[in-house]
Amino acid sequence: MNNNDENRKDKQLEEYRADNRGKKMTTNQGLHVSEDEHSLKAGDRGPTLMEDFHFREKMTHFDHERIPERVVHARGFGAHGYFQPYESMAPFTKAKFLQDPSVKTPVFVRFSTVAGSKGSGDTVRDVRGFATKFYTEEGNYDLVGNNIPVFFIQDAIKFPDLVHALKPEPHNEMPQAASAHDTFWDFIANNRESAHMVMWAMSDRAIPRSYRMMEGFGVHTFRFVNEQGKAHFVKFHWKPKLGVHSLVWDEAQKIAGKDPDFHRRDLWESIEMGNYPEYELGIQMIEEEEEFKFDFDILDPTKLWPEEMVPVKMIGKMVLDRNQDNVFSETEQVAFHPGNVVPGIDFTNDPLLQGRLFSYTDTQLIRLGGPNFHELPINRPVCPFHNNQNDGYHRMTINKGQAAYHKNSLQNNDPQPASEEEGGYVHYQEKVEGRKIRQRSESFKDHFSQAKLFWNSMTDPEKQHIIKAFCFEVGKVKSKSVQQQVVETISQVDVKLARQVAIGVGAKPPENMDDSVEKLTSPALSQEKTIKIPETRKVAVLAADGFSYPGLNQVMEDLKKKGVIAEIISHNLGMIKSSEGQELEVTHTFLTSDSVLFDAIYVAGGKESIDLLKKERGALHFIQEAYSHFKSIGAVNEGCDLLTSAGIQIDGPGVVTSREQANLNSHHKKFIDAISQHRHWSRQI
Ligand code: HDE
Repeated sequence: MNNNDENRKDKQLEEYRADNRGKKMTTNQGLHVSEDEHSLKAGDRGPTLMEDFHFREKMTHFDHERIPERVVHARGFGAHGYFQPYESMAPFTKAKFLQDPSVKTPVFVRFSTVAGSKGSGDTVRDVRGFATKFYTEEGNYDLVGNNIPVFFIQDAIKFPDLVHALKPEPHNEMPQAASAHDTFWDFIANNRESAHMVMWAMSDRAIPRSYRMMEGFGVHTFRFVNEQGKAHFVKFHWKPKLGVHSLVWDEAQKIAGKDPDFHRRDLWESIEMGNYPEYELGIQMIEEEEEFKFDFDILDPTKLWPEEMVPVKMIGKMVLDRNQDNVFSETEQVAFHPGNVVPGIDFTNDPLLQGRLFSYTDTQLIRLGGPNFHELPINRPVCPFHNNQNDGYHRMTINKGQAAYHKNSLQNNDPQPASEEEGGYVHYQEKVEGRKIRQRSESFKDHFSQAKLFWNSMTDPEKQHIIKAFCFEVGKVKSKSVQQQVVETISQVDVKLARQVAIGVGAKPPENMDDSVEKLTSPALSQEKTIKIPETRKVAVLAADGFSYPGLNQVMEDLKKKGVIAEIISHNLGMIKSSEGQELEVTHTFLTSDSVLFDAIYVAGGKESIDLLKKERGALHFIQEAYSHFKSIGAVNEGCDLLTSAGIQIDGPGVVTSREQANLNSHHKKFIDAISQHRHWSRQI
C-alpha cells in the first residue's frame, strides 16, 4: 500500500466490507439456507427441534449483539476524512504527518456527548467529545479532545467521582443526559477546581448548533519534539470553518424531543450533500524555558492559555468528506487512546493526562471484549504492525513461526526494535525527581482567576444565557443546602452572577457585593466575534397553494447561490400550486417539522397562500417560536401580513420584510446577511 495515499484507510476498510445485496443467504458456516421464516418443528403445531442449527445460530447471534456502551461519551457519531498540513512543522516536531503540505493523512473523527446513554438526545447541555484518529504512516495518532478547553478536575484519580456525580443518580437512575441534579451540583460546590469548567458548561458552548460549528481542544499540554530533540509545550485547537455557534436552551430542549438525532443527522446530511465539515488545526506553543513565566501552571488542565497571550498558529486543515458504512463497526468499535502518539509528539506531567494514559486501554478491554481490539478494521493502523503479542479473544492474525519472544536464537522471526533514526519511538528525556507523595502542587491552587476571566470576557447576551443556565440547573436541585453552597462557590467568580442565581433559585444572595477587583478579559473566549457566514444554514419557507411563484422562485435561487438550504413547509406533502400555475414540492408539513429544526424562516407572498396559512396554527407557531429563539425571519408582500398575524414586530432586529417587487434583490441580500448573524440577541422577547 502506498503510504502517502490519502485513501489508504478506505482501501484497507474495503477488504472488510460485506455487501448482502443480491446474495443467497447462508449460515455462518457458508451453508445455503433454504427457509428463514419457520423454525424446524415436529409437525406444524409441534415443538421446535434442537437440531435446528439455523434457528440456533440466528438466535444466538442476536442474543449477543450488544456490547457495553462507553462509560462516558456513550452517544457519538463518526465520519471519515483527511488532514493536510499547511507547511512543514519540522522546526518544532518530527511527526511525519506534519511535514509535507502535499500529503493528506486519512482520519476518522468521533463526536460525542459525555453524560448520556447511547440512546439519549444529541442537544442536551453537555461537553462534546471531539476525538480524531490520524492514520499516519508512522502509526495511529489519536487526538482525543473536547469542545471545551479545560476540564473539571486536575487529577485523574478524581474522574470516577466526577462521573458518578454527573451520571444519573444511582438509586433511581435519573436524570438522563443532564447535569441538572443534586449530585452534580454537590460535586461542583465541594470541588472548587471545577469552577472554571462549570462556567463553560453553563455557557452556550455546551449546546452547540452543530458538530460542524464547534471548536475542539486537546485540553492537556503536550510536547512537540523536533529531529534535534528540542521540545516545545503545545496545546491543540480545532477551529471550525463555519464559526462557533450555539442553540438557545429552550430550543435545545425541544429539539431533544423533536429530533433526538439532530447533530448526527446534521453531520450525516451535510456530508451526503457535499457540504464537507472543515476545521483548521491550530497550535499554541510555549518554549520549555518559559514554563514558569505565567501566572498559572501550564500543566494544570483547568487552565487555558489565553490566545492573546499565546497566539494560535494554524498549521493545517481537516475535511470530513465520507460517511461511515456501519455505525457499529466504525463509531462503536473505534477505540481512541490519548497514549496513541507518533515520534515528535510526547506527553507532559499533567496529572489528568497521566491518568488517562491508563484508562483508555483498560476501558476497551471490557467494551470490546479482549486485547485484540487493535485488529478491528476501524482501529488497524495503515502501516504494518508486528510484535510478539499473540493469542487472546478474537485474535485475527495468524502469527507464523515457533518463537514469539525477543530475543530469540531459534528463528529470525522476532521483530527487532527500531532505532530512533529508523523511526523507533523514544520518549522525551525529561529529568524527573521527587518524593512519593499524594499532594497537589501549590501552583494548581488558584481555581477562580480563569473562571473570572471567562465570565468577564462574555458579551451581555452570553452572560444572560449563563445566568439562566445556572438558574435552570441549580433550580432543579432539591437540596437547599447544595443550592446555597453553589451560590457561595460562584460568588467567588462574580458576585453579581451569584446574586442573580441566588434570586433565581430562592437562595440567600452573597453578603459581600464588592466587585471592585480588576476585570481581565480574553476577547477570544466570546463566541460573538466568531466567523459569521450563511453557508449550510437551513431556512424553512412557509407557503401554501396560491403562493406567488416569481418571488419564491427567486428567493430559493438566491439562497442556493449562497449555499443556504431552503425547504418548503406546508399543510400536506406533495405539490403546492402557485397563483400563476407553477408547482413546487413540499419538503415537510407543519406536523412533521418544527421551527427548532431550522436557522431561519421565510414567508412567501401570495394572497391565497397567506389566507390559508393564517388559518394554520402550526404556521403561526412556526413563526412565533422562531422569533422567540432570535432567528432571522424574512417575508415578502402578503407574507408580511402573516408575521403581523403572528404578533411579530415588522422590521424589528432580524425581521427582514419587503413589499416592493422591484427591490427583491436587495431584500434577499438583507435576509441572507441576517441569517449570517446566526441570532438577533437585541430582540426584546
Ligand atoms: Fe476521557 N474517557 N477521560 N476525556 N474521553 C473516555 O474511553 C478518562 C478526558 C474523551 O469517541 C473513555 O473509550 C479519564 C478529558 C473523549 O470513543 C474512558 C479522564 C478529555 C472520549 C475515559 C478523562 C476526554 C473519552 C470512555 C480523566 C478531553 C470519547 C470510553 C483523567 C481532553 C472517545 C473510552 C470516543 C472517553 C477516561 C478525561 C475526552 C473511560 C480517566 C480531559 C472525546 O477511558
